[in-house]
Amino acid sequence: MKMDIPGTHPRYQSLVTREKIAEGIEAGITGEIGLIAHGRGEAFDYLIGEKTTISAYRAETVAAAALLLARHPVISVNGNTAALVPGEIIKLANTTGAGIEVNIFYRTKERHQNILNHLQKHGASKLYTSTDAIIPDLPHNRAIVDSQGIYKADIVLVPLEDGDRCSALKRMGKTIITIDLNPMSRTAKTTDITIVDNLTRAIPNIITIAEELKNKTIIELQQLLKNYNNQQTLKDAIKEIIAHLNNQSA
Ligand code: PTJ
Repeated sequence: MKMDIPGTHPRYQSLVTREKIAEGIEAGITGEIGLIAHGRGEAFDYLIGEKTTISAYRAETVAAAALLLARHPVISVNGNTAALVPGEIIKLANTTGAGIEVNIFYRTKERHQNILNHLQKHGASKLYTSTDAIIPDLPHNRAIVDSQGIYKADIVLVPLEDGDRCSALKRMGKTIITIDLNPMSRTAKTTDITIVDNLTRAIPNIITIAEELKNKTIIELQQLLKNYNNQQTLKDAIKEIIAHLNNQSA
């Protein structure tokens, strides 16, 4: 599916994003269920005003600090992430020294390989490709990971996640960062750092912030983490949605 979307269209950004997901499905990168997930994301994006909120920016700042401080950070990539922000994921990995691992919920060998190829085409180098380890107590395909990647990571960034895997990774003692436009999702509530923002804004923001934070000392970065409260972030995200809706109805 290829559509010529005029840059002047009032919903240009949103239409381009939809087109990327549709192309992802055609290329065997994004799963069909990814469309449903995307639709839910769009609805929540409307509710937050299709912008990075103050609470989201704070979470993005802390996420950048956490990735820079990590001993072994890994970015987990699924079908939607690969379709929407492949180049940005690689740039974030390069900026923070993170590795990248493909981990998909609706797993087929073919789609796993298609996503790997797609990331390689975009210049990914530090890719974990083995499937030689299992996340304990997680009874689905997302449990299959690389022993040197997600399995060994101290921090995992998991955009668009399911709550089960978050809980299982946390039981392994890892710090988890997620990007999820729904501040009420199980994932949002389970995670250490929840970014309630669109993936397409969040990843570029984290890259810019990480570049700036590189000039800070370890103690300053640790202080950012120490002062962070994820429950407060989720409460603030809901307040920001209410404020936005009140504005719309005023
Ligand atoms: O590629 P796979 O097989 O790993 O499948 C990936 C999906 C996303 C289909 C799978 O993880 C899934 O079913 O996810 P859920 O449970 O539908 O959750 C998706 C969450 O991501 C929802 O809370 C959406 O609001 C949110 N979301 C969707 N698009 C975006 C988003 N959050 C941030 N940015 C987006 N662009």
